[in-house]
Amino acid sequence: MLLLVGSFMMINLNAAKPVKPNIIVVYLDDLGYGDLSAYGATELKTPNMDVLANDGIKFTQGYATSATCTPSRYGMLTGVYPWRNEKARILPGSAPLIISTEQETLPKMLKRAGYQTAVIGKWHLGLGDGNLDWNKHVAPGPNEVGFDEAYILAATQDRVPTVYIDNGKIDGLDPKDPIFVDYKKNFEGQPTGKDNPELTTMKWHHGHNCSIVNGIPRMGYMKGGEAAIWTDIDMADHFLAKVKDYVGSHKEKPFFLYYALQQPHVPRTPHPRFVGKSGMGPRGDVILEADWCIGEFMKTLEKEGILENTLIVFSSDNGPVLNDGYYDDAIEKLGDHTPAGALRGGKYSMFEAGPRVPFMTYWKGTIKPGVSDAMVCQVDLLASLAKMVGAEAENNDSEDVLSALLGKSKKGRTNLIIEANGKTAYRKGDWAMIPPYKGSPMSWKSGNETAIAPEFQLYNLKEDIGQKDNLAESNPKKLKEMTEEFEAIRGKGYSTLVK
Ligand code: NG6
Ligand code: CA
Repeated sequence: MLLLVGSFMMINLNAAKPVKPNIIVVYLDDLGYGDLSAYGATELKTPNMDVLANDGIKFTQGYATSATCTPSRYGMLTGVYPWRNEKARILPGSAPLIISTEQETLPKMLKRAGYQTAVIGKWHLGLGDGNLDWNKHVAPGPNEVGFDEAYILAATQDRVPTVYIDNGKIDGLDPKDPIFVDYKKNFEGQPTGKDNPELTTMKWHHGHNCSIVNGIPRMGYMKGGEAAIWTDIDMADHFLAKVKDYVGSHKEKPFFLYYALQQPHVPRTPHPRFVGKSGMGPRGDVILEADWCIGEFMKTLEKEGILENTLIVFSSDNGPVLNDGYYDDAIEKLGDHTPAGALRGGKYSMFEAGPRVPFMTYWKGTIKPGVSDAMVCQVDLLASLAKMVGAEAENNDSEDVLSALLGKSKKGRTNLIIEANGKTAYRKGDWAMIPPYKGSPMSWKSGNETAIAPEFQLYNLKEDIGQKDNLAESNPKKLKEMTEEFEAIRGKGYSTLVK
């Protein structure tokens, strides 16, 4: 009898009947593969992220499509590789929206399946159509590409405008004090980080020397909008309050929430509650802050009674970076912490630490805890979640890896093209191939390796996770196979290849 019950349940589980749990994507900004204790960090404790990893599935080969922000977010939300859209590069805060309003997106697909949809947190996919007046309705934006609700920071915390945008309207803007944004020239009489270091509380290292807001010099110039300007140290609490409110008021019907935290991207501005807590300076402190936010959010899901009906996908948009534009002790106080774990490179890199990121799925009572080495990518969420909810999705590069995401199979995608600053490389099975490119082997400003080299690189990641041993010359057969497959997907036109 017991056996019968057991096998009956098995059949049911495998019967791929559509299910529509709430879906939450918790997305960190620049969090590295080695930044969580569940992924091996010993100097930093992330107990709440660890719950997702240890009580859900911890993927050891989970990828963003890119080693920088905008392209990764583009890939995740559209199911299309970012290198197919030449505008999918790190954007200034004044850039127009790079997702076409005609295009398929993850939230649009879920809306068709009956979901309510929301984004709360960092956007960085552009806003407007190129002619934006920030004082009017800011559109097109997230609301026009599938999100019913959108409470966002436009680009990054280090870029103007430093205001929140609530469904296309700058939150708290006083019409008598309009806001102006320009990335080319300053507004007359406005101090800058470059000319007025005495007004800054954080010292810029590279680039970030335009308008000063809350003592922090930023990228881009901004004037006005005083009442709407955010408080940096409250940003984490602010977004947390919004996501808690959202689930409380939308729990009666299935919802999709994209919770895009701003940590540990620069400027790192932990709330005073977290200052000094990591012993690692602001970068460590904001990781602890993000971890706390996730813990609080989980408590809310539990309190609202929806934890067992919610699939949580946790990941990061790209790998880690220490100096990304400010002197903030990230290097000096790092100690023995290894933000990239055993991987080589980091943000901006085609080496593994650029696109390979923490990636977990958690669904209390449904997903059986485990570790999976299936290769999965954020671009796959579109096809996989469409499969789960029983919706049709217009797919391009997105593959259905639902079974792997739910822990029913260890089979992920077979290959993947990753991107860093417009250059692409190939992953397949145990292998990574990086074609030759012109350019610098170092992203000098951040100090991270780019993986750019004038010759082919081929690594066996199973034997050489740190990508130290280039096998391109000693294994021409594998190199040829990898290069041919890469070119078949990527096309021969990938621009900066050494001729
Ligand atoms: C880079 C900035 C860096 C950071 C990054 C965006 C320079 C030299 N560097 O261009 O400071 O703002 O863009 O990070 O300006 S991301 O995670 O949103 O891609
Ligand atoms: Ca990022």
